[in-house]
Amino acid sequence: MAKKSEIKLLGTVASPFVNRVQFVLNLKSIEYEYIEENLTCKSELLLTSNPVHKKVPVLIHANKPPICESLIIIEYLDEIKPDVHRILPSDPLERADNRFWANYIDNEFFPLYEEMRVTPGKEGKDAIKNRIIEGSVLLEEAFIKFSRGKTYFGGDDVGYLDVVLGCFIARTKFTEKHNEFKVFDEVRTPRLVEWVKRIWSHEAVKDVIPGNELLVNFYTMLQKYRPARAV
Ligand SMILES: N[C@@H](CCC(=O)N[C@@H](CS)C(=O)NCC(=O)O)C(=O)O
Repeated sequence: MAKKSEIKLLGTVASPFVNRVQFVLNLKSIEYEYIEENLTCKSELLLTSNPVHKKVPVLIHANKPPICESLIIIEYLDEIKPDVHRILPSDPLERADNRFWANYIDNEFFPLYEEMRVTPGKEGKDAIKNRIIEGSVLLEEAFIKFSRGKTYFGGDDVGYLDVVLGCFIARTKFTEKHNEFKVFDEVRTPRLVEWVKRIWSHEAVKDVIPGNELLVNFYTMLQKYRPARAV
């Protein structure tokens, strides 16, 4: 088990991938030292810790080799502290299914938000909106399957997919506001609408989710460094 500040987390406050790791550190009551990165001027520590992707989050545990990629980090935390708030199910088949959906969320669903931001014109944006809506229905079905009539993907309490999708709630609300549509709505995805409210107010999550001001700053930074594509 980690002692105080044996764990260092390199991150940036508006990153959902960093927030994801913070959720799990909170769920497991693991103390850590948080080191804020400036992604427009990356530190030597970040560049040497994650030389392949040069991205946050990076977790450094007791001066051992750094661990990169948020999903790998949260699974590592689950393995070093399995006795407190297990996030992955113990059944291998269920674990595989959880990983499948995490992969879908990270590599297919969430990237559509960024695609929406950089795509110019109403027609292009509408096509992406439709793909987000199709994805939301798949996620509602996944929620019904995993939650088995309970509150979270993980059942009675937050599990792996709650953490994986939960970290995108702030960005979801932001995307909804800026594009005037609902990603999750009462008719199409009623269970996820309820789930969003519960996750949003969960103790382990609420101090970590970035507020609107932070997101606006992050969005402005993105618009500057990765502007929308030309029409
Ligand atoms: N697949 C990575 C994604 C991490 C990621 O995209 N991090 C962003 C911040 S949200 C980053 O560090 N970007 C810096 C860059 O693209 O140069 C993970 O799950 O950790």
